[in-house]
Order: sequence, then C-alpha cells, then structure tokens
Amino acid sequence: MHEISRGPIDWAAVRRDFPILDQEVHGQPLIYFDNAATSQKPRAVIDALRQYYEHNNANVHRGLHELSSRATEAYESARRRVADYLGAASADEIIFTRGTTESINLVAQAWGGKFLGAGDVVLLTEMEHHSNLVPWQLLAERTGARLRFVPVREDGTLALEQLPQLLTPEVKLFAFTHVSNSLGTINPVAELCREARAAGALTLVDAAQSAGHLPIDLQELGCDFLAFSGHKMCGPTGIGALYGRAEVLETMSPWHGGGEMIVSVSLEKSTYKKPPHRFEAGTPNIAGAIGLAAAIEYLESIGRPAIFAHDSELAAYAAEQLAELPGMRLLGPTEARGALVGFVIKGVHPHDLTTFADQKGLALRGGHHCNQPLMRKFGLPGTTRASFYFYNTSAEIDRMMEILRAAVRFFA
Ligand code: C6P
Repeated sequence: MHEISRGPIDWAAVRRDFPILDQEVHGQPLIYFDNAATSQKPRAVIDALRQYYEHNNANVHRGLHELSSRATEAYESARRRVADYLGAASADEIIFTRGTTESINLVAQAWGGKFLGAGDVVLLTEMEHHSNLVPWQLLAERTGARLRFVPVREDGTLALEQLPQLLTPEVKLFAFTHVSNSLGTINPVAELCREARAAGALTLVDAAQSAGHLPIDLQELGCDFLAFSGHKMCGPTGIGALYGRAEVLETMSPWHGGGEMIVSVSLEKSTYKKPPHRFEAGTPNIAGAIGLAAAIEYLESIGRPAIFAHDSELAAYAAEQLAELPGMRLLGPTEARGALVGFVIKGVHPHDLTTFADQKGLALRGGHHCNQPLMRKFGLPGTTRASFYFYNTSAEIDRMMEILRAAVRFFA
C-alpha cells in the first residue's frame, strides 16, 4: 500500500497502486472513466484475496478447526470494519449481501413483505436507479401498496418543496439515492431523513455512488437502512452490505432460508438467529467480505474528505470543459456534483460516441444507466457519462476533450 505522507497526498503514487491502469487499449493509453459502473482495484485488495485463498480459506461459523476459525474471524472482523466505516452503532447492524441491488431487495421482501399492505405508500424519487425502483414495483404488485415519486427538476435536483405534501401518513418508507448515477446530484440525506422521520416514515438510502466517495456517518444521516456495493469502492464484485437500524432489523423475518441462519430445525419448523445472521443464509462470500475490508482500509488510508475533494475538482473541471463543446447538453446540477458528468452532444448518439471514445482508449459509458424513467423525463434515449475516481487526473480529462472534439468533427 502507498505511504501517506504528512503533507498533501501524492496522487501519482496512489495511481500506481492500481496495476490495471498501466496498459494500452487499442494502441492508446487507457483512460478509465467508467468508475460509477465499477471501480478498479488496488494491489492491497488483490493481495488480500490471494492471501486469504493461499493461507486461510475455509467455511465460516461451522468447522471446529484452525482454518475455519481464521476464516470466521476474518469475516466477522470485516463486518466490524464496515460498521466502523459507516459509523454504525454495532456490527450486528451490518448484513453482507451481493451489493446494493440485493440489499434493497432484502428490505423490500423482509421488511416490506411483512409490514406493507394495501393503502400504504413507498415514496421514491424520479432519479432512482432501477435497483431502487423495480424491487418496490414487485412489492407493490404483491401487497397492493402504492409508489409515489418526488419529482426531479430540470436542473437535476429534487423538488424538495413538494416533500411536505408527499410525506402523508400513508407513507411507510422513503427510499432515495444519495448520489444520482446519471445526474451526479448529491441529495441532502440528513434533511430528507429528518423530514421522513417527522412524518412517521422509515428511510432507506441507496449509497451505491456515495459509499466510496463521501464521508458517511450513519449517526448524522439518521437513516434506517443504507445499501452499498463493494465493487464501486475498490472492493471485489459480488459483495456489499445493508445497514439496518437494530430495532428495525429485530422486527424483520428472514427472507432466504437455509444453513447458517437457524438456531434449531425440526421437520415442521425452525427458529432463527438474531440479525445479522438471520439474513445471511448459506455460505457467504467470505473472500469478498475480506476484500471489501481491505478496500475500506485502503480508502481510509487516503481519507474520504481528500477523495471527495479530489473527485469533485475533477468533475467540476470536466463539466467546465465539456460545456464549451458545440451542441453540448450537460445533465445535473452545476453545484454540489458527485464524481460524474452525464452529457449529450447534439446529433451524436451516446452509443456511437462511447464506441468512438473506446477506439481511442477512453472508457466512457453510454446508455440509460438503469435510469429509464429519468431519461424519458429528460426526453433522451440515453447519455454519455464520464465518471471519475481518485486515481484519475486532469490530464486525462484534457485528453478526453481532445477525443470528444475529434468525435464532434467526425460525426458532423
Ligand atoms: N449503477 C452504473 O451507474 P449494484 O449493481 O447492485 O452493484 O448497484 C446497483 C446500483 C444502485 N444504485 C445506484 C445509484 C447505482 O448507480 C447502481 C449501479 C451502475 O453504471 C450500473 S447500472
């Protein structure tokens, strides 16, 4: 792992921690601007996975042998690390899942399936990723609950003045994203949670785009659930977590049945462990949890305030440069933007632009970004998106601009 000096962070040294970045794609140096889809992994995480498989691999919570004890200790210590990282009151409030999508489905099924019925409302926003929309549509079909949406304004922010009318007594849960993956909007989580609580609703925060980028303190945010994915914050794919406030988790029934989550089983009936194990049936992603803990340790060695400042600077610089291109339409707010910029160039389809960029070694993302209703609202088939992380540089943005100028000439 890189050494953190007392002075300013040596970002060039940080970048060297990511072996994948040092390569050419289509004969050009790789510029990886698809970090909102998944981030790259530092050597510290790759090494932690190898170390686990070479020395400690065994199943957890089962075997009375040395390797199993080590694997169990590493897995449970990863849970404590996640709890500390988010500022949870206890590690028992952290459930390991495959990622944000599974975390939200867990809440929809284990909480919503038990407590919601006809007449109840789940409040969402128009900027939700499909992962924070489709699970609620499935739940609504099953239970008769209804969905309601906070509108998105033209500038990509939420129409918060409408919240008091939307947060009626039928609203049992307000589920919203922290940072929009298409617009870059950073929502005021603490304020939204406060208003929801005052109206008697629980809250769920989709932190897929924020957990690796912004400082998060659950005690300050005051949400009841928070979901995130490890792979967007330097960790492996297939691992993430759901935070659930202890008193709420206690009230929920299991959603998956199987080994690990039971106390006793008879042919007729079973009793279940307490949270979090009640919600982790079967062999978990042990290596993934260990890799996630290594990723958190790595991020903490840099510090989230520094990461946020660095990424915000890159996003602001990119937005400023992009705005100068002819036919450019930028999405999202000008102030308080997360580490990404979505845009459309008049007359150039996002897929064509993204393919053109790829030929020059530049990885962007083109499409609807799992935000179809939002794209429809803005009258767009999709956008092109450049999303940044702390190992990216302003020189890479300058190169992106050269490539985009060439694209504009080519498609004209
Ligand atoms: N967005 C992108 O924007 P999973 O696939 O479970 O790790 O994360 C789902 C998810 C949930 N919420 C938000 C706000 C997200 O941005 C994402 C993932 C990726 O490129 C893939 S569509």
